Amino acid sequence: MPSFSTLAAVSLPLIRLVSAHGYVAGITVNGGSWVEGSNPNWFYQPEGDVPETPGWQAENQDNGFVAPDSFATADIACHKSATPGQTYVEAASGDTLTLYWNTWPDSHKGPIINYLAKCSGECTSASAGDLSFTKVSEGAWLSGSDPGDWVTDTLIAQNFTSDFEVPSGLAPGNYVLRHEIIALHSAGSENGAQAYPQCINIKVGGSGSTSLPRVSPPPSSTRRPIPVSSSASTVRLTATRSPAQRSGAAKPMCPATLFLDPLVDGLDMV
Ligand SMILES: *[C@@H]1O[C@H](CO)[C@@H](O)[C@H](O)[C@H]1NC(C)=O
Ligand SMILES: [Cu+2]
Repeated sequence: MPSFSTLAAVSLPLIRLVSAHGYVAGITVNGGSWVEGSNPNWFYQPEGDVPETPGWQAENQDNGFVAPDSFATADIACHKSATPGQTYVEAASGDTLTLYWNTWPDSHKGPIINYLAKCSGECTSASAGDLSFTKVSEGAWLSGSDPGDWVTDTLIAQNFTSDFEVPSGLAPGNYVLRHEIIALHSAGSENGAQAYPQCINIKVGGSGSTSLPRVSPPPSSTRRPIPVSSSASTVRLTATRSPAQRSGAAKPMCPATLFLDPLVDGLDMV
């Protein structure tokens, strides 16, 4: 009789991720050797068979997203019910991490944002909801309209990769990188934006001395949900339309930058 783990290995190919969104499958530092990221399919592996990697795992087996009505929960930090990666990517301040998504659909245009959180102790035992993230870099709309050229198009053109530079001068320590794509193709509808956060543990070496700003997440009792009703007083993550789009029938897209700080105060759009 085959062992449980053999059965799991045999049945794995039958598990299909529903749609071709994506996840960070691997990372390189300064173009060096491949470091495995994570894979939603590992959820189906017996516990002892799951590779130990720097990538956090989450309940995103549908390859899906975190919707704005969950932005006041810990799920927006590292995806749904995330658990920490068990190793680290080793890098120094100033190094370039290349994040390899396994795929990304052309239609899912939007910003790519990188945040860092310092772990108090080991990131391998951190809780997503206790991390305080500081936005370090962002990219969004590049040119054109309807919907134009976005950083997600650059990602697709670069073999589904996006680069992240560890800030030069960053103090050594254990950090979680939250690397997030926000797909805006449905953001013209209430609760329609799609956040795809991916977390990776980084052990930063070097001799930098700059710390991230110390901001503690507010107690969960004071966090407010992102309203998704249409009353005038609510804040919505809704695309702004260019004048051309306003007059035409074009789908709303967002030629603007999103500033998200979901663990602190919801979101603003500029
Ligand atoms: C593209 O990325 C994959 C990993 O996702 C890698 O195996 C492949 O070598 C890359 N191709 C090029 C041309 O860099
Ligand atoms: Cu989709």
